[in-house]
Amino acid sequence: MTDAATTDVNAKFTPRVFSGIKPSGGLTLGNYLGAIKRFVDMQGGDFETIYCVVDLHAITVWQDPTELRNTTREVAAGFIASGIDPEQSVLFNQSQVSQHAELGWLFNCVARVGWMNRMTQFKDKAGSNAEKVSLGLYAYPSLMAADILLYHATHVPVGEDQKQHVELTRDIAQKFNHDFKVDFFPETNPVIEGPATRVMNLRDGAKKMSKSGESDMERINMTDDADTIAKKFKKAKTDPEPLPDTLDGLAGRPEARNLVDIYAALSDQTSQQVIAEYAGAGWGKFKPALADLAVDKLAPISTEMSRLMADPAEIDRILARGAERARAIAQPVLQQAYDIVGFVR
Ligand code: AQP
Repeated sequence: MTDAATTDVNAKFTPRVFSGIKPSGGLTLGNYLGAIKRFVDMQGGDFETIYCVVDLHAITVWQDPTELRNTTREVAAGFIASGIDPEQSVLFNQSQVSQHAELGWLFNCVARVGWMNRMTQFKDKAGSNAEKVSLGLYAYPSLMAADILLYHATHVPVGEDQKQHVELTRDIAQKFNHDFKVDFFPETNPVIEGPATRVMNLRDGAKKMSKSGESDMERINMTDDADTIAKKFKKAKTDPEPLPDTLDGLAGRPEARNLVDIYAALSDQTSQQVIAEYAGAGWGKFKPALADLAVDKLAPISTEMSRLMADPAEIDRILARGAERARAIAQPVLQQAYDIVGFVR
């Protein structure tokens, strides 16, 4: 994960993890396997862990205000129900810590337009509508760099789709350090590990599973009940072939590979181990086994999410307390950045 050079550059920084999730819709299995499950794994280890519901990012596309409040609490409940301990980790929503937006502005003045033009997620999300999307959507990666660097985070667990944005964060940190002749921001490492770093859409193995995808049938929501999960896996697109006996046999079969990877991630195995267990099995055997496994893992989480959601005031209290702890780290970093830039204060 960290090579010797990176370790040296970061020697003066506390090993610290930052990551976030947008409350732009209900959590999916992709968010869980690619991000939250791995956030939980990193908690209590060698790192301080800071996790954020990134509501400023959510509004880069239109959000109904009542829905946004609800989804912000639901994402927070998803974190906690999955095992994030708000005492052990810092857990908050981004808009309560205004330093994110302030550092984001500095980085808007550091990042180059040419860098932003290369961001594939913007191209995917804007599509042919690039003239009409918000300026915020275009500047999103620069705010994401601020989210991370405000805490001098050294490690960022993310799904594969966010790798380019974490690389941009390194570019912004390097340019800031170089322009002002300082050694102020660390080199942030993306942590992209495990068999489910890119969970694909159940109806199209070429597209990733997203909260905002068009059809509900293309994703598993963290709040889906057992019948819905079984139905979605049953109807998931596959091919007529049985499972092969090696992973190579899944080449050119993206939908089949996706289901094997999901099984592996849910059962904490490698995809190779799953193939060894199910070699030769047809979908009539594999899909129900996958559905049972998913229900086994997700049902306790969604039950706990419902329990937490019944007391929104308690979630708000947890987020407010987390925001207070986050500000205590963020404010001195922002003040030093302002001094470096030359602001009078
Ligand atoms: N399909 C996925 N597979 C693996 N990881 C994923 N992540 C998202 N989708 C998958 C990871 O979840 C974290 C939070 O992502 P986000 O909510 O901030 O933004 P996103 O990547 O844009 O997620 P969605 O679900 O696709 O949201 P919408 O549809 O609203 O844009 C990140 O670490 C991400 O990699």
